[in-house]
Amino acid sequence: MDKGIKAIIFDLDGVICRTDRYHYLAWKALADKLGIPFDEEVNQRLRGVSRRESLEIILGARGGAYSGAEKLAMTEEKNAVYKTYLTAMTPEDLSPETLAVLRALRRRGYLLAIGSSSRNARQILERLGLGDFFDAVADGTQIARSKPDPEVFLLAASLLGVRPGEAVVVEDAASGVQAARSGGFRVIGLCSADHDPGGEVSVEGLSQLLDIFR
Ligand code: B16
Ligand code: MG
Repeated sequence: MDKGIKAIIFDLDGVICRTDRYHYLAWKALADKLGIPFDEEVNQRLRGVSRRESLEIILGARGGAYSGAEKLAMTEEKNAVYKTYLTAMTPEDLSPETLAVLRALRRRGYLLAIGSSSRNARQILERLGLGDFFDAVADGTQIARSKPDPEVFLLAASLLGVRPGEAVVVEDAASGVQAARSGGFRVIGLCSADHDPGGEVSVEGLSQLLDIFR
């Protein structure tokens, strides 16, 4: 990455921590109860999108059969299950690799922020022991439109006092990569064995960021 980069904006679920797994398990519990097929392939499409939009993706054509009040109750039920996983989280759920990378990037002079669609982001950061770590946190409680809209990343950049072209977004979601691109950010995609969100550069682990941001 070139010298003009001042800041790195991290997605939270699936990048900083493994809460993406908890989202999957909580949606799976709801889908099983409703008798709706739900698998990893559907789950990939939920990454980065809001709670309500995730429900609509899961329901698909069945969505028309439920009222707005019923859908609200479903999202609340999913979130209650998800939160039971969050309350069990401790700083041990932050991998030593991730913490070491974050500290090294700070030592190298980069501003560091979170750009997450989640309304639970601050609780997760507190649980991980990162409540005061980031220079800015933009999350689902502060935005009107979730990824792939760039709003959350534009807010993070504005809180940091940098322009989009001076920041790189690190994302595990196709929706997040699209959001970063449309906001004018550089973007690094975090891949796993079964998922590649795209991005101008792909990494398989956060430690590779130390080779990119020198
Ligand atoms: P919540 P991220 C996103 O977080 C998740 O990837 C997505 O699966 C979830 O639906 C969304 O947050 C909303 O989360 O229900 O906790 O408000 O990946 O943008 O950090
Ligand atoms: Mg994510």
